[in-house]
Amino acid sequence: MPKALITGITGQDGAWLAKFLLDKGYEVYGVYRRLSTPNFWRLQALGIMDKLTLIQGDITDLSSMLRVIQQVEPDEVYHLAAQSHVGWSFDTPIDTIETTGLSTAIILEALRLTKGHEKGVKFYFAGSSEMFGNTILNHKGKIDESCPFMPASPYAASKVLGYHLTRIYREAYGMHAVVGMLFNHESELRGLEFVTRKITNAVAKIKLGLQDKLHLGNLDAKRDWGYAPEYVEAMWLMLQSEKPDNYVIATGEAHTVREFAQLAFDEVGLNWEDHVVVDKSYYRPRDVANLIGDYSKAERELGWRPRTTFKELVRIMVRADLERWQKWLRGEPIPFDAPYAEPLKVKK
Ligand code: NAP
Ligand code: G4F
Repeated sequence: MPKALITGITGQDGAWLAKFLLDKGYEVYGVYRRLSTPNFWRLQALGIMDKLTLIQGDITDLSSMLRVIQQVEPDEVYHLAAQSHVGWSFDTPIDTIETTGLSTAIILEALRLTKGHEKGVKFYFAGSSEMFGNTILNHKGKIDESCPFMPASPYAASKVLGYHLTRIYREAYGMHAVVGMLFNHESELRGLEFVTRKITNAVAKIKLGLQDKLHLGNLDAKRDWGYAPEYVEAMWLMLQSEKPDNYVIATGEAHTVREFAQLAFDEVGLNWEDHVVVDKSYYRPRDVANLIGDYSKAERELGWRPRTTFKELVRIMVRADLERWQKWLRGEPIPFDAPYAEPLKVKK
């Protein structure tokens, strides 16, 4: 049975990836950080808590990661843990650089020191479309692997650091190390602080009379939104490929935040304009206007392509949130604590 080690296993992608690998017959180990309150709701929601081995560790501490790697002796390492909120990275640039960028050096170094590269351990780094920022598009008007990086946030700059470190360890030590440059991917397990889930959760509550208004920032931003369970499969495919390389993973279609909101409200028969309030406090010091990916290389070399349409994605998310809040109203136990953990609006 191959062994996979996942950092960020408690996050959206970590949970979906753990499920995917368990279904493939992997022994799955997950690193999680010490928190005063455990945060396993996604793993519980997917019903996989008792199928995993969870190990406490600190991704910004080399001794901690060395211990984890020596203990697990993984065949594949998926480094997904990150401070993943672009807007928040403007408020916490140093922490973001440590958690999202420096941690990559720590894990790569822990692998090198334990001779991971000689044992053929494979490494996946969670890169991001944010690394491209407001880049120069290719001849199809999309972003592919050849487009230059123009990071527009501390988060994006940290991911560019992780990208280059991964490349350097591949070239210098022959490590099977890859970067997935994934465009936005969402699901019913998405965190509430990201715009899609913030919208679908609010739509469900508004429909059920639990909320009236939804405050949003930049409605004109365009994103290429796919369905997360399909994107974790791409991560795995990259590590199965003969030659380690970097890949763009996307749907090839972009929509504005306004379109997402409109469709989500349509789904429950409401007019979005009656509820959405533009709130400048959600604007970022700098935003990326348009992210649309060209996944041709992944399709050609990995046989990967997206399957869920934009409309289906919105429907999956709205229905899941409606179901959660309906259960909550009936007083039934729900396996999700996230609906209660809505981020409070904090004064800056
Ligand atoms: P997520 O839901 O925010 O999960 C982030 C994970 O990182 C969580 O498990 C979190 O642990 C962990 N983490 C955060 N800070 C940490 C720290 N200081 N020490 C240890 N662990 C820490 O993000 P996601 O959507 O699953 O994304 C997974 C990865 O892909 C991230 O690297 C993200 O930047 C990248 N990415 C995501 C997308 C997307 O659209 N989803 C697109 C491109 C790239 P807690 O649960 O304890 O907070
Ligand atoms: O949902 P978002 O916060 O996602 P963003 O910034 O695109 O980042 C996500 O995708 C990246 C891949 O491209 C990942 F690397 C990253 O980890 C994360 O998963 O915001 C999407 C857009 C932005 O333009 C933002 O300004 O929505 C706009 N927006 C408008 N109102 C809002 C809101 N974003 C948030 N979070 N909250 C709002 O109220």
